[in-house]
Amino acid sequence: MAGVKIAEAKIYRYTLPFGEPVKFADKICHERNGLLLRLISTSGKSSLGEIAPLPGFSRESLEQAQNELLMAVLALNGTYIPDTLEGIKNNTDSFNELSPSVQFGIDSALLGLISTERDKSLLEILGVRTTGRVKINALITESFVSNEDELERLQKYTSVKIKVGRHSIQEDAKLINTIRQQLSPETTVRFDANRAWSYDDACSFAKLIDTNGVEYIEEPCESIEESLQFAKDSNVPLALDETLYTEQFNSVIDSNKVVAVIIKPTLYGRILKIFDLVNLLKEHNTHAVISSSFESSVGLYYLATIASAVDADYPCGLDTLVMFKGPELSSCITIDNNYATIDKLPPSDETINMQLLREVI
Ligand code: OSB
Ligand code: MG
Repeated sequence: MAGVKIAEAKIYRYTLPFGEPVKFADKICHERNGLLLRLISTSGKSSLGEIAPLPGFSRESLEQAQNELLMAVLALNGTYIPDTLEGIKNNTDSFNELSPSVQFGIDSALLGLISTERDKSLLEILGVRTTGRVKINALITESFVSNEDELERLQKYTSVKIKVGRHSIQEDAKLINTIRQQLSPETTVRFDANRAWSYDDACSFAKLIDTNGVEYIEEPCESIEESLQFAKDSNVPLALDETLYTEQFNSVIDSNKVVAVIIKPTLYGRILKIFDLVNLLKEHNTHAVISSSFESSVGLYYLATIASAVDADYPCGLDTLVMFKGPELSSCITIDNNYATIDKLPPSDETINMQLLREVI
């Protein structure tokens, strides 16, 4: 059978400290914990995929993901990865039942091994002619402190995403207006309320800000019905994030009221399924914004690859490496103001910092 034969599959654990504590859905985290799956082919080539359930967002815990991965490794050892994407899709159905973070990590490692084995970029293997350089939006979280260095950094972006809904609407609006005064008038802004508001709150917010140059607000209201009503009644376009994981998603997309959908592969799962979703969104003229769940540079490499294949010019949500301090797991992605740029080849033994990893099996 044609394909790449897996000689060995191994699992590692990492802990990466954040520069400042990060709040995930009310959980304060000082560090990020995750797993790497490392595949080695019979010809000695290697690849890595990242499995990092996000506390407060993923349904699966890290322990559960690790147990699922241990089972998957048994199935992967000694098998062939088919040569084509269709082949992978058709021959790896057994992974469809795994938790999303595990699906994403396994798909990353499988695609990565084909890429390193053939010495071809993953974009080439996916059949897309993009460069591996994608625009990103800056991310301003609730812990933002407005100082000169930060404002100077923000000025280099064409799009800035600001988290709202954790403080009063007046405070949010005041901070937004202060930040926007420092930015070029061409810089567009995105907001994310994570469903914090009622319909009336959202309307009050819209009155307090300049809605010109606002690309969208993610999930303004507690219920999707209120968010849709707000999209109709205000001139703030609507984007979805949390709704993607609910049963209402398809009918909401059919309403044609949604300008963008945030896709977090660690929460969504199989990489090839993401391309199906993006095609569905295109039919509705809805943008796909590939976004991070605070993965390390290993996961981010694949996220940037997917984002580049989807739409390299519409800024994606990959500006999260700045939240970490200390050495990086891999050197294969560079984030420099406004852009993420990936190396030709995905993370492998050649570019991984093994000292940061603890072997599980
Ligand atoms: O609410 O969009 C969110 C990251 C992890 C969990 C939730 C969210 C995020 C991000 C990613 O904001 C970064 C971005 O979208 O720019
Ligand atoms: Mg969001």
